[in-house]
Amino acid sequence: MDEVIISKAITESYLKDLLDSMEVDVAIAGAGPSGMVAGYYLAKSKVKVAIFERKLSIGGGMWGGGIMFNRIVVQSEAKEVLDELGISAKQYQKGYYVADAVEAASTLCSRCIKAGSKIFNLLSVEDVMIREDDRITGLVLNWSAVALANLHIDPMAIRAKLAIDATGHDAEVCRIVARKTGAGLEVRGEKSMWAEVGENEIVANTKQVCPGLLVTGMAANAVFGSPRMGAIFGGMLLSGKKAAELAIDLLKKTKR
Ligand code: 48H
Repeated sequence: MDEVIISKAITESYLKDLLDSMEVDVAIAGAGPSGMVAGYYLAKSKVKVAIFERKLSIGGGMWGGGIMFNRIVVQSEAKEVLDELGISAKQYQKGYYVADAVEAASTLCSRCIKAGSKIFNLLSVEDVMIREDDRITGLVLNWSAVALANLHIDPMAIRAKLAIDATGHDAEVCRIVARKTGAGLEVRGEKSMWAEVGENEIVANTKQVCPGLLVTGMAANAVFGSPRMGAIFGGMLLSGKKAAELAIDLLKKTKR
């Protein structure tokens, strides 16, 4: 065993992927359920996609399910996404399915990567790149450890034809765009829990919010001031799928 060979293998393999992901079709901020579902459907359609996740673990709020009981509930409308991904679920009552949160998060991650997405953890999106017409042209990233250690280190840039904010409740990328650019984006903030309305509105809220930036998942409800929904995940899955479909359409239009 040679420790240096081991270190070189890791470094060369990682840097090859990171360099390749510095110019992508779609860059996604956040590897929670909505970001990974978007990544899965994009990669399945041969779109070049990279996902950047701040934490060590991917899966966002899915691992813990609801109430720290590692089960998720998904409504009938989203069951097709679980089926597509091969995540098993049992009907609890008419219209409600229960799945194992650990199986759901790990299977989603595996399917997302095997479809062709690159997932980079330990990297935080701290800014965007912006050009003429307030178009977002990429994400600005830094190692999460840099922020944790409060170090003054300059970031790296990823060019993307489209970016997706999948950062959850805080809608971090949209907040940056609202604060730092003239794109006219306003983040209204999510409202108190109302599962029915939150789940219904999340798909409608999944859209392009300024040129080059889409929003998905909990971040979409935060941007448009819709309610949170508690421990139900169907909306996240359907929102991620819609974000991928919208991105594919937008990419086709930019090619013409
Ligand atoms: C890189 C970042 C950054 C950043 C955050 O919170 P998530 O699970 O988000 P969604 O929208 O896919 O799913 C929401 C769901 O988990 C949830 O919270 C529900 C259903 N709540 C209902 C309720 O009523 O409370 O994942 C977001 C991911 C996380 O892994 C973050 O670490 C990551 O994004 N992230 N990654 N750069 N700036 N900010």
